[in-house]
Amino acid sequence: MDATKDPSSSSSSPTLFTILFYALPLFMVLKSLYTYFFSSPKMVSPAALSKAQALIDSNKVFVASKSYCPYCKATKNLLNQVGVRTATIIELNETEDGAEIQDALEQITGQRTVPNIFISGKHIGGNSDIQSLNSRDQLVPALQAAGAL
Ligand SMILES: N[C@@H](CCC(=O)N[C@@H](CS)C(=O)NCC(=O)O)C(=O)O
Repeated sequence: MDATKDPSSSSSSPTLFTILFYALPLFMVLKSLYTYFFSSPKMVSPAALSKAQALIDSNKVFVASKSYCPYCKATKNLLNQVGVRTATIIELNETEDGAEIQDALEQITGQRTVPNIFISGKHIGGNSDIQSLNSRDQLVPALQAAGAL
């Protein structure tokens, strides 16, 4: 009796499922690596850059926010709690050029997430940073120095 396998049987040739199972994740990993190492940085228009810089420079407190973002809500609540009178808050998702401003802020600060917070033109960071500043009793003095309280 001949015990050799039938070469056309499905167990010896890779199925479409097997190919996709291994090839798809491999493709995605390679694509991410290629994008990370070789893609050129995002182009930000000079207009968006100067608008973002003006918002940072000309406001005692400036927060780039998104209306649905829970971290942004926590930051806005904290600013309210400590009694901030003057803060400029831009909801990027409700602003026509919000996406470009977010790109510009990323270029300026290296931070893409919102909230993106500035006091007296100084980059504070995100919600965790402002909460930590408050826990260390450094938020109110910074806001007082900015004339925002
Ligand atoms: N650790 C950050 C978390 C902020 C965060 O993840 N924000 C989200 C929105 S809720 C974000 O910016 N996602 C990217 C985006 O909206 O472009 C903080 O404390 O601020």
